[in-house]
Amino acid sequence: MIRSLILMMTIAAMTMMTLPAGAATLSGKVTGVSGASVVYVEAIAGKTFPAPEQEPIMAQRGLMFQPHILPVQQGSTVEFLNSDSVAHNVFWPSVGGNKKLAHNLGTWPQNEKRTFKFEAAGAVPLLCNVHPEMTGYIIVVPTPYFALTNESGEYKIDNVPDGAYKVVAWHEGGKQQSKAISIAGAGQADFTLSK
Ligand SMILES: [Cu+2]
Repeated sequence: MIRSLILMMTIAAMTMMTLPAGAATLSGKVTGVSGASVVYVEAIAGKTFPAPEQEPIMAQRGLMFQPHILPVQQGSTVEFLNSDSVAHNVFWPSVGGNKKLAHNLGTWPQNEKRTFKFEAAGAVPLLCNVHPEMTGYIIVVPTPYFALTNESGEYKIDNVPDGAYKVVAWHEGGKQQSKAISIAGAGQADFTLSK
């Protein structure tokens, strides 16, 4: 009995040592819409995050943008890789609804790629002027704390700092929603989006 108690305490102590101090897991569910959403932590006062070195890839493959929805941290450079045998164009009419940030990356053939560094946060609706049926989204978020939900709307974000801040849910067919939360160790934020 005592031995098993000591063992349990040892395991608990070892588990605590491997976790970063003051980090929490945020989880929840987005409902009211069907398919994947993006959930992310809004800018945190007094905290800045260096742009990640890793370059996420938004491919054009099978006459589609793949993945359909790509969340990236603000400041990320995204690679647009054409994997099809036909030429594709990539442009976006706005970033976060701001039409001044519209941009046309051009048109390029198979196995070539172009890159773009997304400095402004917001949803970037991707289009191709060769194939009007092609749509995709890059969601540029201000923190490294984000997740793409599964098809049921469930998400989990690990290593979120303890504290109070806003969490946002985005869905391509719904109105974006933000929620103020206070979290320590573990927290939950559920959203019901309206169309
Ligand atoms: Cu195309």
